[in-house]
Amino acid sequence: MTTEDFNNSLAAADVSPLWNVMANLVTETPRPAARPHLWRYADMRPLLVAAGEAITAEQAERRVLILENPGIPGGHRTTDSLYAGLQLVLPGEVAPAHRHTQSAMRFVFESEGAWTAVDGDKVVMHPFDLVLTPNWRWHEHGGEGAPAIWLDGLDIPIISHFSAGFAEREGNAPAPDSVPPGISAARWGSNLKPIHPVGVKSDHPLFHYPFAQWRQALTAHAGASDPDTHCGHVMEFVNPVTGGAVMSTLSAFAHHLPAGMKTRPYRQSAGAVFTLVEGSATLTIDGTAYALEPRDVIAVPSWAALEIHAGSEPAVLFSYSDRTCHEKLGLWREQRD
Ligand code: 1HN
Repeated sequence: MTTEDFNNSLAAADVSPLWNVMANLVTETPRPAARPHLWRYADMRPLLVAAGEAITAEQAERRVLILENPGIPGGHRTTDSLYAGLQLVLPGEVAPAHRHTQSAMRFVFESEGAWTAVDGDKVVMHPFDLVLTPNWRWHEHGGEGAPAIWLDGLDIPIISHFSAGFAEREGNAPAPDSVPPGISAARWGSNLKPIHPVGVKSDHPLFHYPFAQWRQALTAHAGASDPDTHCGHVMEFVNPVTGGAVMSTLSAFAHHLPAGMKTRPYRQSAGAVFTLVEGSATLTIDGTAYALEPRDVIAVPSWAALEIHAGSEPAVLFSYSDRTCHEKLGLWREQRD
């Protein structure tokens, strides 16, 4: 059999030779398709405003611009395994209730009274609040006061990979005021928890992490200890019941760097999405420097070497990543140069 006949016979039998692809399948270190990429808020905001004129939240179901990684054209993803989008809800609009197996987090960029209801518990969102809508929890958003814009972080590529997507729309969704507003924070956000069943899904019970609280905790922590040389001060947002990641597939972090601090190069297997909250910061990713203004969003692919340099003010950043998946699967690694 000639080589050509052999190759053709393999293809006809729906098999392929591993030896041609093995080095690409089993790499010494991660080779993400995603590239480091920065989306500037100054460029994004006018596009969102235009989206607000092009379509209503109701028609769109969710009026979102997906942050498409240029290394994965048409992939609807921001890193290989993470999705990020920017969502606009105008005053008086409602983004209707739905639930799905994808887990989502919102990191609020602008809001003057907009709300999200999770299983009927309605919370008002303020800038830089973190709001979770975990797997299979009903959620809807409402605009109030002024246009609201937030960063949506989802595990869509992870759920697609496992072909585990299920969704329901409207139907039996609880009304946004069907439980006392803030009941979840009262039950699980005060270093207490109910010991008898309360009739709600409570595996990820706390869904609102207000900026006013996390900023104060981060500042106090930063003032009381030395920053990690490679990461600065980092605190993880946690599920109060487990002490683990905020959701089953996604981890979220608050970062603080003292003014002028420059971290050493740091790699981790988890890919991440970062945004700047306060101050100014330059992120150098695999040697390329990106200067961030508040609300700019940047993709940090798996195993990229990351250095963060704070400007003349302390820098506060927020990030989310797939780290908890790596940890649960025994995959998480880091490297400190
Ligand atoms: C979703 O449910 C929201 O609820 C936003 O705001 C973006 C992207 C894909 C799938 C579900 C939301 C989403 C999404």
